[in-house]
Amino acid sequence: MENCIFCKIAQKEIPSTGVYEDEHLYAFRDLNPQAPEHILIIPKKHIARVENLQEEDTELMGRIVIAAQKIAEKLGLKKGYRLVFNNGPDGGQEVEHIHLHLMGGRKFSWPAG
Ligand code: DGP
Repeated sequence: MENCIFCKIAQKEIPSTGVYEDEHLYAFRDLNPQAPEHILIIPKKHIARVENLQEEDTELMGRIVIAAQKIAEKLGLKKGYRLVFNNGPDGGQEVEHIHLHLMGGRKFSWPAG
């Protein structure tokens, strides 16, 4: 989608540090990391938010979680990691292209702030 920063990143129009890519997904390092390892996993297809998901996206969303598993293994996050979808303004979503945060390399507290 035009003017979507994550679409531009997925299309390599904006540079990023990629850690995983396949036909459906792209994963890259967050510009403003909140943990020693902070990766964003995005679908190449533009979907703004969770409420825009369709039944047909079920497999795609599963692929995102499986990609997180593969990346965490590659990064050696044996002690665990945090997976987060910020969704909408109250959920803290700044970029309107659905993305899974994969954060690791430190211990996280709960409840989230
Ligand atoms: P969220 O608040 O959930 O929408 O997270 C958006 C994240 O995207 C935030 O942690 C910073 C990151 N981000 C924003 N712009 C860029 C960019 O141009 N490059 C990269 N690598 N990350 C970005």
